[in-house]
Amino acid sequence: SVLLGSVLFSCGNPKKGMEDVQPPNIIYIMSDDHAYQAISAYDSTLIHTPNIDRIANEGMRFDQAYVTNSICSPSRAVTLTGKMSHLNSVKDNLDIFDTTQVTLPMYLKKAGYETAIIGKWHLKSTPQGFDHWEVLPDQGDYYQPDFRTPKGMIQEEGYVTDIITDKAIDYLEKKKGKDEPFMLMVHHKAPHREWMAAMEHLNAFHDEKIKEPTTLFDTYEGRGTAAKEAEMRISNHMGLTNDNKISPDVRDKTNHSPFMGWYDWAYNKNIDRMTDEEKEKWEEVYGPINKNFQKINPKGKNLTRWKYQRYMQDYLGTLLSVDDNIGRLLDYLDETGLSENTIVVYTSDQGFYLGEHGWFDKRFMYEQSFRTPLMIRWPEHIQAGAVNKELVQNIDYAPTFLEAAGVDIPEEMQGESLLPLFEDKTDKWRDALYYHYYEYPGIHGVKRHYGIKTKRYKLIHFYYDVDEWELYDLDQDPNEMNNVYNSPKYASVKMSLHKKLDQLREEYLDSDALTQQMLKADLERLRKLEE
Ligand code: SGN
Ligand code: CA
Repeated sequence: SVLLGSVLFSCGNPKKGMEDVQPPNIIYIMSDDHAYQAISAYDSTLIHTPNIDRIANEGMRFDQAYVTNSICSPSRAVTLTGKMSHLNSVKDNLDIFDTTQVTLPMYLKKAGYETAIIGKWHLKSTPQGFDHWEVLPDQGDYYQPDFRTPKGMIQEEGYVTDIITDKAIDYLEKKKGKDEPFMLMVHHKAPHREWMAAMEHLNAFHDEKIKEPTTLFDTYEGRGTAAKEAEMRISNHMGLTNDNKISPDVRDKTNHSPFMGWYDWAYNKNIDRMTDEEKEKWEEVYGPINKNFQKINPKGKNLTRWKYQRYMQDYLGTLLSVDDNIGRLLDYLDETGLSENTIVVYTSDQGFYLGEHGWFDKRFMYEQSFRTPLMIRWPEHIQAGAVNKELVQNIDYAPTFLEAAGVDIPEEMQGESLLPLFEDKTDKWRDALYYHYYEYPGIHGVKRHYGIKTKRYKLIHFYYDVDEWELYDLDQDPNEMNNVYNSPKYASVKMSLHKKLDQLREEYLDSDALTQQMLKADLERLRKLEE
């Protein structure tokens, strides 16, 4: 094989003359819901993220990186298994990860690696295959967060992004002087809903007027039922209280409905975890915002505009801590000489809508949620400042790390190692990606769908309570406003995309029968929950 990993340390046994080549350490940093639109290495309109950008500038930035199922737990299960949702036991946030599966950290351990995970886990079952783990229970909290550990639950003082980084650095400190290579997964909670920033960044964006996306007032014409019925509009599904931090009292005084996603409990839960000092600072920042809201009491489009600004101010605020802390981790690697032989990855568990199509959240196969940031630094093997435009997906991470570690990629893993792409070998790379989303009926009301994406086109099938096909020409219509599935002009494109979709479904072992079987089981689960 010409591939880097196998040349260097095939099957964990270094080739002759390569005995002193150390397998690389791996630091996999994944934030929760971090949209590529909010990383300046991709787009500097919204925020400046100099530290995250370092990974791109000193490594490779992927501009066509996607997930297989745009939602949290499924994405994490894909990273651990290298398998798609229909084969890895977690197709939605309700499923429990089957820990009898052999996962990435287990393969690495067998090859002599130490493995650790710190931060959001969201797979319910107890982490397996990690020598060290400290994970957030469920979604975790921003202030004074709890951590699940092998010794039980502990509560830490401080802000979650800082604490996760402290724990990561502590882990690296304890590894000093040990020979085994390591894989450390650092999973941030931020910038997940309810977008609560650290005290030092609480009002960082409050004086800014943030640029609105051109599709903020999308009316969903030109598309099918799924876009119209999704419940993730900033206008009427984003909560004034939990999301936009208007106290229940002010909300009631301004006569806004307490229903439809205006969860007071989520707001109260966050406030309850603050120290007295934090509560004071909070009041200092959000008190005037509440007062002003009561005074102007925006309605209609003005309310949507106001909510968009509030949403972005808080979302971007949480990212300042992510960026600071990545800087802190990268500096630590430099100071301790670890940078040279460590693969550093920065990614998110999916993309996120920052007002495009009037939305927040994710789930759809439409671009902003399907696509995700990805950048990889590995000084000896990746040219600094490289940009890759091939179609890559989160099923590829496990095969990549295994090959880099000199471990044979197991047959059952469905992704491809990215190592050839590190060397710009793109001739045999894939020409289409497969996607399948399942969590419906469920929160945010995004209908079940599967489909494929090529560099130019996207073909999507929404099913269960609808049976609708959509086709987008991303060259002509990058914002995906016009479904051209029934346009005669696209008849032959449509035919070849259908063929490709069938082929990929077969290749990835998905099928109508399996889809129907999973749907039936989900409906049964739902029925039991409702009982
Ligand atoms: C919570 C959020 C949702 C979000 C899901 C899944 N509501 O339920 O908005 O889609 O998590 O997010 S909240 O009011 O509890 O914040 S995921 O990243 O875990 O998939
Ligand atoms: Ca997520």
